[in-house]
Amino acid sequence: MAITHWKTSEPDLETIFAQHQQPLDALAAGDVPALVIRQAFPRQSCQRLIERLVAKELLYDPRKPVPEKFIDAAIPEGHFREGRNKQASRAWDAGTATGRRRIDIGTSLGYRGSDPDAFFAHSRESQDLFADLFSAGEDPVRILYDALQDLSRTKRVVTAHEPDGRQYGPAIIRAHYGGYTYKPHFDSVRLREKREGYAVHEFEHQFAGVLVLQNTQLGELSAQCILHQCLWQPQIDSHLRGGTFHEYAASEGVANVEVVLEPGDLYFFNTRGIHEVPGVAGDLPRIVLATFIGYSSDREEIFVWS
Ligand SMILES: O=C(O)CCC(=O)C(=O)O
Ligand SMILES: [Fe+2]
Repeated sequence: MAITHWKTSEPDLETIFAQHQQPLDALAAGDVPALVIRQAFPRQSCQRLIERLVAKELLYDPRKPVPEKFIDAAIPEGHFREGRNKQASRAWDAGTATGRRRIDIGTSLGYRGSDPDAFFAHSRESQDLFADLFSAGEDPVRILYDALQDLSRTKRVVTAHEPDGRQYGPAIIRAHYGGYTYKPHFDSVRLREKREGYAVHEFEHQFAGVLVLQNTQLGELSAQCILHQCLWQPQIDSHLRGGTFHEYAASEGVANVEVVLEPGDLYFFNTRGIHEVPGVAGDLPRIVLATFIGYSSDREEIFVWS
């Protein structure tokens, strides 16, 4: 394997700033694979939050029979909708794996954005839900937004909104059951989902900010994200769709890093970079709090949505 100097910057803001004058610009340029803040949210708080989500029947306990409503609500692997399409597209061919289920708490622009009215109505419900999901002093969304604002040094981090004030979902909680897998892909409202007409379309760069709430474990294995040192270009599409990205990366000598995270760890990465999370079918689902982030170095505001 090629020796790489492409390494995550971590474990805290102080170290990140010592390594990068403008960490978000470094992320935008692809100079650093990820900015990692370890234990941004205490592990016990992660656990308490998951217990609350199960008690509120927003998630299910995999050790019990799966309630019907979750089977209907699950998002199939790799699904998103492009432009105004009602029909879902697939970022990769997931085959016909069963039992791999993703449950979202919140509103996904990628999945729901083809119908703006329905999307903003759903986002409203998510804003209300998120407003009373967290107890005072234990708000992981606040922690994520604050960390991002600190990383930007001088910018203002706000939930994405349209000029008329309609807001997007502030963040999303995703539970991945049964070894749900993200195959190599990229995320971009501009380049992939083609969300013209949405305010988030106007940013030059898109990042993800993800806080791990629970991991899945099978023996020594846990599910972790792999970031490839490869920003999306149109000619990579055939490899992403055809499932041959690993062969392509090997033949081109593309470096990668695995970002090994524990519950409570927060990481930011550039979603134009090809990334994946191979599933691990442990007893518990991998649960994350996830956001997308719109960033332009010449804009004062940073938009966050889900
Ligand atoms: O769960 C993660 O760490 C990243 C997932 C991801 O790539 C996505 O939601 O598009
Ligand atoms: Fe992604």
